[in-house]
Amino acid sequence: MRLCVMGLGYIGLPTAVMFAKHGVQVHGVDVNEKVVNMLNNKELHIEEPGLPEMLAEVIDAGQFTVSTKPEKADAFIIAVPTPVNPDGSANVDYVRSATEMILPYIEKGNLVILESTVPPKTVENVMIPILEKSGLVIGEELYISHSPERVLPGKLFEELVSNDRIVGGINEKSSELTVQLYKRFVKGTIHKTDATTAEMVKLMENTYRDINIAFANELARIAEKLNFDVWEAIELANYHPRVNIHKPGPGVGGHCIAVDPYFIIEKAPEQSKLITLARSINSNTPKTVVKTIQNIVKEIEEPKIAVLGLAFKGNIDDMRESPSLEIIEELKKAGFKLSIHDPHVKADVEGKVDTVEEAAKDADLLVILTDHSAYKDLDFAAIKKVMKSPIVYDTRNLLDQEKVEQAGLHYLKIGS
Ligand code: SAJ
Repeated sequence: MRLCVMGLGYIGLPTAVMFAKHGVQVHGVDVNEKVVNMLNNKELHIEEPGLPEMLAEVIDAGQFTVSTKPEKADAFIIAVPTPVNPDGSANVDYVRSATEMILPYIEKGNLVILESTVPPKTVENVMIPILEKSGLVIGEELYISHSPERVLPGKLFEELVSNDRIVGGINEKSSELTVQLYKRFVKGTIHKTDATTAEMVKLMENTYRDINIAFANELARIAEKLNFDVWEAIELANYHPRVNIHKPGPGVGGHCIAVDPYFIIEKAPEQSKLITLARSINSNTPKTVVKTIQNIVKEIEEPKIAVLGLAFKGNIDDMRESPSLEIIEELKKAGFKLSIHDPHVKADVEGKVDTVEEAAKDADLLVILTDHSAYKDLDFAAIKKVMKSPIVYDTRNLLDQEKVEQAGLHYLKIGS
C-alpha cells in the first residue's frame, strides 16, 4: 500500500507518520522547501508530543519519504490549510492547487481523500471538476471522499487512534475504501456518510464549541457586572447531567474554532444568525481583556505589563489566531511597556524574554493569557520580589489563588 500525503503541517505530518508506522509506504509532500529539508534531517517545524521519536523511526525504517513533489500511490490524502479571505470567506486555493498537483500522478483505481476543513460542497464543486481532468470515471475508476480531521493539537496521536472518524464518500465504494485505509490505526468507530454531510459535521462540531464558549464569555461579563464568580457558577451548573458549559477566557484562537463558523456563515448568511453573533462575542473578547487591564493599572504611572502566554491554548506552540497577539498589539498601541514570555513558542516575538522572572522584573501587572501547565507551579515568592506592583490577572483561572496570595501577590481573575 502506497500513500501520498499532501501538506505536512499540524495534521498532514502526524497522519503521514501514523500510516508509515502501520505498514503503509508513505510519501509526504510540502510546497515549503525549508520544511521538506528539515523533515529529511529529522527536524520538526511543529511541536507535538511523541512526533520527534515517531518521525525518526519511520524515516530510519524507510517507510516515510518527503519531498516537494507528489509520487504515484494507491491513495492520496490532502491535508492543506484553508485560510480565511479578508471578507471572511474560505480560501480553498490550497485545496485546489494540491488537487491539481496530484493530477499527473493519478491512476485507475486510486482513492483521493480530503482531510482539510472546507465549506460544504467543496468536494463536489472544487475537487471533482479538477479530478475529472484525469479522464477517469469519477466514482468508478477514481474514488473520492472527505474525512475531516478532528484531533486536538497536543493530544494528537492519542486522538488519531481513539476518536471516532467521519468518512463521507462521493459513493459507497469511495467510503468503503476510505474506511479500510483508516482502519489500519483508528480504534474508534468509523461512520460512513456522504461528502457534503461530512463537510458540515466537521464545521458543526467546531461551531458548537464556539457558540458554547461565547455563552461562557458572556456569562463572565455578567459575573463581572453582578459580582459573582463565573467559574464556580459554571462548575455548579455542569453538575447537572445535561449541562456542559465551556470555559470563558481571553478569546478563542487556533485555526479551527475561530475560523470554521465563517465557512457555514459564508454559504448561508441569512440562516446563521446565532453563529454570527457568537463569533462576534468571541472575537471582541480580547478587547474586553485589554479594557480590564487598562482599568487595573489606571492609577499606576507608566505601567509595565508582563504577558505570560502567546500560544492560543496551553502546552502547544501554535499562535494562529491567538487572542494573545491581539491583546499584545492593543496594549502596545495604548502605550504600555511590555515583556512577554512563552515556554513553548520558539518564534521571534518583539519583547519576548526567556524566563518568567525576567518578564516579571519591574512589572506592575502579570497577566496569564495561556493555560500552559508550566505556569501553574511558578515560584510566586520570587516573582513578587522582582515585580514593581504585585498584581496578577489570570484570564484562564489557571493559578491556585491561595498559593499566589500566600506569596503576597494580589490575585484577580476574569469573570469574577
Ligand atoms: N477555549 C475556551 N474555552 C473553552 C475551550 C476552549 O476559551 O472552554 C479556547 C481555547 O483556549 C482556544 C480555542 O478556544 O483558544 C480553541 O481551542 P480548543 O481546544 O477548543 O480547540 P482546537 O482549536 O485546538 O481544536 C478544535 C477541536 N474541535 C473540537 O473540540 C470540537 C479539535 O477536535 C479539532 O480537530 C480542531 O478544532 C480542528 O482542527 O478543527
